[in-house]
Amino acid sequence: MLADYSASHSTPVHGTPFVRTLAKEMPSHVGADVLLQGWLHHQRQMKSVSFLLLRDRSGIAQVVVEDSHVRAMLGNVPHEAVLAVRGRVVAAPQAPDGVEMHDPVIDMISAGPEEPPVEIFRPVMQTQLATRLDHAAIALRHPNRVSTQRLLSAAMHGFRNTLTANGFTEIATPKLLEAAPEGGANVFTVDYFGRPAYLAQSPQLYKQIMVGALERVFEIGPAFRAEPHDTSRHVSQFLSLDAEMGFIRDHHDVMAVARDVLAGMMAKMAKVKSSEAVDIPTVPTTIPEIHFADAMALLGDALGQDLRDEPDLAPEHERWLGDWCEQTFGTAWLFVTGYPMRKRPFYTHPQPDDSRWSNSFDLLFRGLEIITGGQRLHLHSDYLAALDQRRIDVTPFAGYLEAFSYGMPPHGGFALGVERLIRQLTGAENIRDVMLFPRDIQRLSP
Ligand code: AMO
Repeated sequence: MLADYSASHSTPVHGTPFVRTLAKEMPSHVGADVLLQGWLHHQRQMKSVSFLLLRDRSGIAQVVVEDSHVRAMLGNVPHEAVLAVRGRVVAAPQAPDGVEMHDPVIDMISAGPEEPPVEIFRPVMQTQLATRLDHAAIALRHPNRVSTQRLLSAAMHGFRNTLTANGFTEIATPKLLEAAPEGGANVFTVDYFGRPAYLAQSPQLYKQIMVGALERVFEIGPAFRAEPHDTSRHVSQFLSLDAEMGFIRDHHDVMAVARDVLAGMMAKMAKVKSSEAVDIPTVPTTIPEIHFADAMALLGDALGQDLRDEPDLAPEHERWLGDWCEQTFGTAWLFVTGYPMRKRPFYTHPQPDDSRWSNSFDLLFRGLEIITGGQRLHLHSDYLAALDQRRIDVTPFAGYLEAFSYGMPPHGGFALGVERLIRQLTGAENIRDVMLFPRDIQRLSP
């Protein structure tokens, strides 16, 4: 039986006060009548029987339809219709999870007028990235995209848990700012009641200030960058997982915390049941480390180029180092330390024995930078000198500098671009493919 349920959402299916059963709970109901509710993932009409795949948050259930009248009506129902299906659970070794539903009574809760714009029933979506992003409202229903979102959620969970267990307090800082924390190049300016303001490129200034109050803080929040380049690893809004801690000896104390946080995140992600193969690697107790100058010497030799004056690693350098690390140390994780001071932001602490270099680091994962961090300046006079040297006006930084006027410990922290991490884990070609609603130079909706 197939009834139009769309006009009467509050009416229980056929007036039956059935409790909803999820697809993955079916095996424990063999022989019983249950009510499934979900989306019509796919249907296969055979000669004398139809197989419906009904998707809910737990997975996909198979429903066998033999009634010819129901089969005929179902033939016109587009993918993604929401159905309520009541029937008997039967053991069926050939079906997913070894069970299927027989003799269903089907009610339509809602359905589109036509087929959806992306075919999410296919194991891998065959559409172009732009089409998937234009129709994110539907594309995000694909089981692989659902798994990716669950991985991201587990990553945040692991980050929170590990830091909380280590005495860090979660904070939430403003995203509308008077001063650009990471320099002016890629900052979004907004009209703030007639005067300019900036969208936060990072919570950098506030997390440092809060070390003065809480010693150890972390934040999970959006960061905004006006990135003019259409690359596969940059977007204009990303999710930044930030931590900051006081009373460190140098950046190595921060790197040790970052390592533990990553291990905690991997442990949580390993528990996610994913619809596609995702290789969650172990994190070594000590992640290998190479100084920027040594990395450049290695790269220069390998590529036959003079890279001594390069201020930063290019993407192909990161990829090369990723392969080198895998071959040399057998791990996908590599710390590059000591980046040139001229390339790092004003708050960066120089390397004490050679101020060309800094007490900073990036973490490369499978050849892509996913973390930046380091030790910060902590003396007020050093900040005044650093801002002056870079010709940055101190006025908008007054509230930040106050923290250093009254005593701050040596401190440092890091930020992890979690979408980059998930991209590397899933092997997605583009960071946009692991994000819900990416923002970039072309795209402001959906
Ligand atoms: P950084 O600018 O390197 O450092 O950013 C930290 C991490 O954020 C990610 N990331 C991005 N992800 C997607 N799209 C972007 N446009 C983008 N830009 C950056 C990267 C990067 O490693 N305040 C410092 C961190 C610190 O020192 O604590 C900062 O923001 O994974």
